[in-house]
Amino acid sequence: MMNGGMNGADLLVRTLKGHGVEWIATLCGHGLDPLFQAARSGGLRLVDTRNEQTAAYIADAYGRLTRKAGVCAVSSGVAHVNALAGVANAWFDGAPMLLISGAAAAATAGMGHFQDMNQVTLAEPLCRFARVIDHPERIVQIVEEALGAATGGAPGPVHLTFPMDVQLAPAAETTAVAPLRRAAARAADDDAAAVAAALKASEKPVVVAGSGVFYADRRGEMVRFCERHHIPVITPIWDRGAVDHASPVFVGVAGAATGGPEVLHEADCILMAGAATDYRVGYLQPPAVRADARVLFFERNWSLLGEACGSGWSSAWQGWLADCAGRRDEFRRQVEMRAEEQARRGLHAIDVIHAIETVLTADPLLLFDGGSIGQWAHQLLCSNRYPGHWLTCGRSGVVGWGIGGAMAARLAYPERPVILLSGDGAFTFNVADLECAARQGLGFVAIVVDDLGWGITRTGHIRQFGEPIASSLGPIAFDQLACSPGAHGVRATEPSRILEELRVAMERPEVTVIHVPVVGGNP
Ligand SMILES: Cc1ncc(C[n+]2csc(CCOP(=O)(O)OP(=O)(O)O)c2C)c(N)n1
Ligand SMILES: [Mg+2]
Repeated sequence: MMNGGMNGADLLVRTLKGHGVEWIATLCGHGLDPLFQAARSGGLRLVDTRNEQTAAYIADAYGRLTRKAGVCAVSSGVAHVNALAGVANAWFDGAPMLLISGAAAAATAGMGHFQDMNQVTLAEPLCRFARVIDHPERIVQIVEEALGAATGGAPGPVHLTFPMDVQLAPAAETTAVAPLRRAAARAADDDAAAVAAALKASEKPVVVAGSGVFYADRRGEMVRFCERHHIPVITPIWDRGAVDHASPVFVGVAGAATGGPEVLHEADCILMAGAATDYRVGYLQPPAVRADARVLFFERNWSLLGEACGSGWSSAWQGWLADCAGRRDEFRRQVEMRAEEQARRGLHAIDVIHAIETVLTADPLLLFDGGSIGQWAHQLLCSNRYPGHWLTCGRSGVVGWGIGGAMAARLAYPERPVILLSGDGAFTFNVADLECAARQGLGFVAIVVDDLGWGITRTGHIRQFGEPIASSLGPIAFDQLACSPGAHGVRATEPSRILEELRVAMERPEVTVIHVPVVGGNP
């Protein structure tokens, strides 16, 4: 507050709160003090972290879970660069988030003031909207435009640099520049009649359900349509899930490094439902798809499509669906066999997967962060479902986002169990943030599946070169590591112990780390 009146930082906080923002993930520093003071006096929660990466992953994961923009605020210079990790992740996935970065006064920008850097230019290639808030009169307009771009037709991350002099300048809502009225970004056209006609002419249709269906909030309608018409559904690995419960039509993930049930290459009609054309679907080119396959893009109007399709003509696909489901089951059986063979050498990722399967009735938020462990989780847990409340790295394929992700899941769902399934490598990127989670009441269960290495990469090295090259790691007692920053730490060295500890941990409000030493291996 300045002399009892509002300043720019107060107005920004008020504008964010007006949009339903309940917290800002942050790490303090230059250019943020007025914003912090405004958040405190305006009753906006600050969730602090020990690395701007974590703050940005919290905002990114919140956006990816809820479709609402997660907000993080960081200091200037390298702090901004650290936060770009989360922005890049949101960019890959098309997830809404807002990064606010502090800066010294706009009046001296470019003159070599403290941490002088063109933050907007750095963020721009990763953002739907990026600019400096250069005048207190325009705070409301610019913030609204940014949030509109983050959550509009094609969601994504946005950035605002908020210079110190603008934060401190007297500001009043009444004199502010009004938000602009612009046409919303148009969603892709959904031509239900054309899709219905293509489907009717096909014998082997497949729906590729990608993140777009989640972000458009159409997953229930999509699944109902496919179940009614017996159309197999696959999801590109790491996309947002669209099939919340075990469903006869879900037949697996596409594009995983460790393979998957082969169905796409045989389809004669491919409905790309909010999925991107990329490597995971073989760029939709032969041999990944038939040269004569019809490819259509459809995301939103499933009820209209249902009407256009009518009923009574799709029983022909029951055989095709049964065929695809059979391939799914056979693929899963092969994965289980590989796991059982590897598990002869000791405790294995599959023992962790079995424990998690047992507690799925509690419908936890489930997060996967890591290489081999992520593959096991996808191939075994996602064989007949791919829920929207499970979260992976996203299309970026990044590791190390999980602790921030689990904090975001707790912020988004205060009452539900949150389980982070992490590799040992992934877990250590931002492990000090366990302290921030524990101190701020953001409890979750982390299962650290420890194969003493960057497992998926190491397996590739051994296959290619006969030995690991800089891909093995030494031991860390993750159970002990957890205790110092205020979390519970336990170690499970028997399959039955994993489930016991998981059940106990899920009942606790605090952070628990379950350390599970395993023999490595890929599916
Ligand atoms: C930020 C980042 N750095 C490096 C990689 C490359 N990478 C992919 S998986 C992986 C190994 C992860 O190891 P861990 O978390 O222990 O899981 P594991 O494969 O052992 O199950 C690495 C290094 C990446 N995806 N993201
Ligand atoms: Mg590992």
